[in-house]
Amino acid sequence: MSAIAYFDLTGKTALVTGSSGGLGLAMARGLAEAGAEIVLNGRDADRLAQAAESFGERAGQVHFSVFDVCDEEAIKGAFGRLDNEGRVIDILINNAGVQFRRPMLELESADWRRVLETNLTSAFIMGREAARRMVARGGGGKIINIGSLTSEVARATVAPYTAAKGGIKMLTRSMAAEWAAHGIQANAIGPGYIDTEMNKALTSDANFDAWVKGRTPSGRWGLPKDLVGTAIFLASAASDYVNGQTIYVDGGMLAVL
Ligand code: GCO
Repeated sequence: MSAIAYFDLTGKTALVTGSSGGLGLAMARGLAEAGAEIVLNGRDADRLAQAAESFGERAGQVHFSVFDVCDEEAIKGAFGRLDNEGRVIDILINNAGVQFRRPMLELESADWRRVLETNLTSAFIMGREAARRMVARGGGGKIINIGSLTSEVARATVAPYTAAKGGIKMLTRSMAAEWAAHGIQANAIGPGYIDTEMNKALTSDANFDAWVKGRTPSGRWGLPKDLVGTAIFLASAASDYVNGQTIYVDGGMLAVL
């Protein structure tokens, strides 16, 4: 196999949750450029339609499915529709997530539960529905969960996000433990501080901005495109013997004090 062929996703279909913008859309675009058919997901049909149109000449490779990853019945319905369309999901990227910044002393239980549902439980349910189909058709498939720096370290005011992302790391290992025998590779990407809509409160804070740039060996915020290569790697044959790992794309932040 030629070196580049390891990364060719031609003939594969990828479902990316939370992909009407931000990291999800960037990774979806990268997988499309590597040859994959794409199923975008989000809760807003208009935003998804605009996102699909943004693929330009590759728009023919792009479909979308509107459902809330916190709604198990909606997830099952979406997979049922994909089954009926004969659309086999070879690659699942569990990207959907929310952030909610509040000190725990002031944090309401409902907000805790909402973040854990969106950022962690959804990855389990999506992963189970995808893996059931991967196993039923004889095995094989790629699951990529989106973790975070906070899969490893904590900072004040983001406890539910941190707990969920720590759970993503261990859910990923659990998926490997149970599904590797079926030829499924389940891995995670741990983004560092990426300049996205979710972090606009941070990038616009001069002190936080300076802290990220000083604390990150690369000296800059990450960009959504910085995750694309790792996503293609974990979605492709290049990672067929990689399982249960979390790869940090963080400019070196976790590597240094
Ligand atoms: C925060 C940020 C972080 C980053 C990212 C770091 O408030 O600290 O939102 O959580 O988004 O997850 O990996």
